[in-house]
Amino acid sequence: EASSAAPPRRPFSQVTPADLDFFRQLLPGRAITDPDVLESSNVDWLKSVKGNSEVLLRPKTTDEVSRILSYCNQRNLAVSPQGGNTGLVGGSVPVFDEIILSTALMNQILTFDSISGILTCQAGCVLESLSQYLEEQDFIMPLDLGAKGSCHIGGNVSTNAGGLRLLRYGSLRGTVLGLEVVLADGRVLNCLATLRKDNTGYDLKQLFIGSEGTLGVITAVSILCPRKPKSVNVAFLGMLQYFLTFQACRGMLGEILSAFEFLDASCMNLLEKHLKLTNPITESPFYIVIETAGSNAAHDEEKLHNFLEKVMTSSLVTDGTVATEEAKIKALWSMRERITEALRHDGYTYKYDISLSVEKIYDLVTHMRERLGDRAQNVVGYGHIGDGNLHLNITSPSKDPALLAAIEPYVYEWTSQYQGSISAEHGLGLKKRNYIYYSKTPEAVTLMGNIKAMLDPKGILNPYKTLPDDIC
Ligand code: FAD
Ligand code: 2HG
Ligand code: ZN
Repeated sequence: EASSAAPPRRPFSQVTPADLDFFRQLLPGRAITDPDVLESSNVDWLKSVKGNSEVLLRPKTTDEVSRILSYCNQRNLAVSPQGGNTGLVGGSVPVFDEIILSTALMNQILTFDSISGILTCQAGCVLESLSQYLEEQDFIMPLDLGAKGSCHIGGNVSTNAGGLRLLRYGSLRGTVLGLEVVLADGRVLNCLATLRKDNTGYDLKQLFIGSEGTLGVITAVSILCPRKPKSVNVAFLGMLQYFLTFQACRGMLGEILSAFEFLDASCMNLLEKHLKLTNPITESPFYIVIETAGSNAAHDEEKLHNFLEKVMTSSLVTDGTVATEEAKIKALWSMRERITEALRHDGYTYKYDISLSVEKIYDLVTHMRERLGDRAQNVVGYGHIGDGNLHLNITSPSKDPALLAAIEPYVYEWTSQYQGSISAEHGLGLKKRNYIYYSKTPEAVTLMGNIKAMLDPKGILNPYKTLPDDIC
């Protein structure tokens, strides 16, 4: 039976005093064994998975990562790569005593070409720092997410993070142009190209995008960055149903639409209750955040105005507010970006990250509300509706096995029945690894296992994650 519980520890070696000597010599002052420091690296952002690692390594260079992995592979020591530790599926922390390999000190920008907009940087650069650096040069990162203040670009690439701008700039599979990766045995794979086009053989970097640290450690990234838009508008709208608004929005805002994000009334209640945020408009069943980004303020505002007039006169939208200045834009965005934080205050959270056709997507939330009744504290829906991606979150005062049994595998079966994905953007990590078959065929999963065995024959890289227990 599929399960998110940890499997038994695999027979890796345990860290010995001689191993610690090796790490201390290689990384003076950066091989951490202090239990207080280790505590926060052993537990995930949701505080739902806790490992027992006794050593945290903080390399600064690719060569150091290479030496660490070469040593660990020879010694059969398991390694858990870690970026900003904001992952939501228990992938970024050890399950047992795996060594934590952190990219926190690999935070150098290597090059930026202001003609092509191609940035090359080390994997541990914090997303928000990259955004700030680029904005000074009149560019932006092609991705943005609520965890930007902590997450690392290497972690983003390893999870193939989607986020709030995917609708406009596409996924990292398109914007990442090159990667440098250290393989499990320490070999350095330099695929750090800075070319828009390169069809010479297999595109190996794609294997590492979204593979959650199971195939190699990403040490550097090159990424194509868009120009900073000259004009940005944000509208926060309330409505009875969102699908027709989405259709109208796509039709009328076209190429200037840069985000179409969604939250329901239950999310709004949690923002008000736990974060003391104020609803900027009158209460509605659904709320949408629309962003436009373009090069001509008058043109963009006219388009937005026409769109708003249409959806208001046709009663698709019941109330709304628009922002053009930065502080108000930020405030409106926080109504969407801070929902995950509000949920964390609400109790134990069961998280589902579903891809489905936009039309069908909210049915799952309604369905689960009916199914769970008052067994659940809150059942909320929000997400990147413009990308067909729903975040269904269900809270209870504490971990509740009976509630979980009522949710799973029902949610996965429901999603699979409509050919959806059971993990649209967060990956599988520890928690969802065994549910992969709801979205992938046995042949595809077997091939993934073959690739893992080829690149990491001893299975030292992020064991117990991503692949199901019957494969590894
Ligand atoms: P970590 O959490 O440290 O690691 C994530 C995975 O990548 C782990 O499996 C880890 O082993 C691996 N990894 C990390 N660095 C490397 C590396 N250099 N090489 C190889 N493997 C590595 N996700 C979205 O897709 N869209 C969102 O909108 C979004 N919003 C979020 C909002 C909040 C408030 C939070 C807490 C999380 C959100 N996430 C979102 C989830 C999360 O996936 C992203 O925050 C981010 O991509 C993870 O980056 P990180 O550096 O924190 O990686
Ligand atoms: C978001 O879009 C993130 O806000 C987090 O992907 C979603 O916590 C979640 O379920
Ligand atoms: Zn998301």
